Amino acid sequence: MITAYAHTNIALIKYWGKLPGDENLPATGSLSMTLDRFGTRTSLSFTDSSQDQFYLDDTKQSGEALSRVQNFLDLVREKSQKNIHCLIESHNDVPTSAGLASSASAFAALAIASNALFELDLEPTELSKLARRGSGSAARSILGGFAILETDHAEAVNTPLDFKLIVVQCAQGPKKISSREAMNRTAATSPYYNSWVQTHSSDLKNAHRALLDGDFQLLGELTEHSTLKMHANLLAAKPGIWYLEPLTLIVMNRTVELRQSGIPCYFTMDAGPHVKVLCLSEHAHKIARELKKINPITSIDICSPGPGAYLC
Ligand code: 2P0
Repeated sequence: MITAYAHTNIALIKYWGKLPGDENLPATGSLSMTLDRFGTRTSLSFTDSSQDQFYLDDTKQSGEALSRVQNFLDLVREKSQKNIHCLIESHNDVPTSAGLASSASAFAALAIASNALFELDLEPTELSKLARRGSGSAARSILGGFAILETDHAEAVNTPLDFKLIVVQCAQGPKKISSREAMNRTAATSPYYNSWVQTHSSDLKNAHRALLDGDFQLLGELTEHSTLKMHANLLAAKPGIWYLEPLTLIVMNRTVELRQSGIPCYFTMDAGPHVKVLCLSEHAHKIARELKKINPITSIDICSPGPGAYLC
């Protein structure tokens, strides 16, 4: 039996939309921070069974959750020429399907574990490509710290700055519509989708440069711009999609107020109601203390850049 762990990652410059084809290639690149908190632990072993069996948090999975894992393992079986089925046991210490990137950590852990169990011997670039086939954002969780995904795999990005990302949970429960379905609907129906794709590469290029140069203000401004542009795109889909809840907007407003009061910080939201606030390490505790005063927020985590996915 092989066990692997992967942390979630949060995109500062967002991936939203796919290229045509079945390779799960993103229509837009992305730039992310892998967190030192939240993730997925996955144990993988061979079985004599004629089907893969997948347990998530001790509950046997079926339907879409099972078929995504089976399809992923079909790729691994094809690559390795080993037609053996698996028992997959995963535990999330991140809320599942709630906009906290549980699919990123899930498929990064599964990629690392299957690489070892099926003796694929893949290098990080190939591992990142494999993880992407399971979930686009998983390609980035193979790597620690900051990662950029421009084509088909993620690469590490160094920065001179000491960042924190404060995760503010603004609601409980799984999202109402999956990222995959929402992406497809946005691409098919939003009048803003083409502009999103066309304007995206300059955001990514400028944010990459800002991260390398340690230009926190520029990186923060591009981070807020990318998330707002993504959510505007979602709102303009038919029918419209919104993941943001009233508490989300309160935290966004408070982040802007804190910034106006002289504490540099910037928000980003994903396919869920939670707000992640990007800041420098020296301001993190003060910002978290201020955000904690918002009623009824109960869960705030100050996250540092974390390690890439690993075998346990
Ligand atoms: C991201 N998100 O860059 C964007 C921003 C959510 C908002 O990638 O269909 O689960 O499995 O490739 O990676 C969430 O979508 O989508 C996501 P699939 P994924 O993090």
